[in-house]
Amino acid sequence: MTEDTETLRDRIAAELIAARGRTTLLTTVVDEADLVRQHSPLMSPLVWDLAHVANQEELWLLREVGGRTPLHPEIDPLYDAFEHPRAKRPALPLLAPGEARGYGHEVRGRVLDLLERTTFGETQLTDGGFAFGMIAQHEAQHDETMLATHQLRSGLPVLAAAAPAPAPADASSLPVEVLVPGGPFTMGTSTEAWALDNERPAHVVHVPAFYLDTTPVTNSAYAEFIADGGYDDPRWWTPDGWAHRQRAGLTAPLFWRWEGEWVRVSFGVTATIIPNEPVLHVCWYEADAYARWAGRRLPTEAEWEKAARHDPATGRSRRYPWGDDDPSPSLANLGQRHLVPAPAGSYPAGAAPCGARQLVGDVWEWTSSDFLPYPGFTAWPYKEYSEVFFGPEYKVLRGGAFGVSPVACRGTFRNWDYPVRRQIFAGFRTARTAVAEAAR
Ligand code: AVJ
Ligand code: FE
Repeated sequence: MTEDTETLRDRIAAELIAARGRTTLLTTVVDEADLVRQHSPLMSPLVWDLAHVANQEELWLLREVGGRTPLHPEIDPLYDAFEHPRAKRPALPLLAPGEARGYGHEVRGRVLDLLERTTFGETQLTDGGFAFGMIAQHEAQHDETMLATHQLRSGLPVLAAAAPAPAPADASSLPVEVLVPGGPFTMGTSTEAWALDNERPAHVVHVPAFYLDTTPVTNSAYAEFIADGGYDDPRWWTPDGWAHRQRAGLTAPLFWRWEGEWVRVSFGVTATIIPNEPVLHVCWYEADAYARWAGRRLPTEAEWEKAARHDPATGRSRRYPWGDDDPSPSLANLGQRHLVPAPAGSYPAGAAPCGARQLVGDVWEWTSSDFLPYPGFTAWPYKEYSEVFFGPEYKVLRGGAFGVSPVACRGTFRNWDYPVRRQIFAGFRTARTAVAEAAR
């Protein structure tokens, strides 16, 4: 399927404009003081994200693709994520909110002009519109980061959201787990034009038969783990996990509070937890401990991707669990429409061939795997996107959450974070090896 140049241009413009619309919303619903304030040492001030997305857009599109001279080279170091850790960013001489908006507007106007003149594929960077897609995804990723900052922010609710879709009629009769038969499947991609370097190249992986939870683990299931003393029993935790649980005083997911019942704060609103909603804001150590308590384990990254993409009828890997079509509101909970995960079992139309639901959207799902390069990996177009993070200190998350834009989400998309992190929109599901089937 090849797309003509005009269609590609329109799609790029639409993605850039959509990401900017969200950025604008997330940075205009609070006042100037809240834009420059640091709401958590884990996060940048919102005004940093605002100018950082513009700076990356200038670097990659105006300078690298367009060959333009830098607009404001003196500010580059301020917005280089590797020069200054998040906790130190409020002390930098950052652009004020109005200046950051002006810079973003100045860059974007020139980018849209450049887009009109680009014929894709003169260089590897513009092949299939890659650099433009990378920048649209980058801004969308920061929109998710800014959403996490809003969740950490204390104060009144300011973000409007659509009500979650009701759970479908068959949600309570779904099997608790689905079987993914053993055998080879194609992991990663060499053909998805906007896939980032760590998703490449496509390669065959043999995955023994396993069972996977049909849906993400729910609040009520997680509350049973808590009620059963799961946080006080070192048997369920890895040594590192137990040490962290003790040091950090973990007793429940982030944003949960016991008030005679479990309540949670979501974007400034405190409410009783919804039992059948996927659990959110747990770290890898908590997910791993829950799985062990349940007599199960986290899926590996390869298992997750096989469940999400492998079509046993054709033997090929799909772009998404439901097929090759782009996400839509009836397939997955993405794009910051709802600001909560949908009830477990939602989105039957988005189910994978194995029957698992909500693999894409709702909550990021922790896997047991370290963030490592695929065989044949090459850093592209810069080492600081993926390569500098490869290693055992980061765990992989898959699937994307309600806060993720569809442009930054695919069956092959890989996210990663430290196993202690909970401010991200992360949940999980569990797995077990299918012993009898695997032996056959
Ligand atoms: C892929 C979400 C881990 O936020 O650190 C944004 C994405 N990279 N700017 C991050 C990213 C550069 C990245 N994650
Ligand atoms: Fe960034």
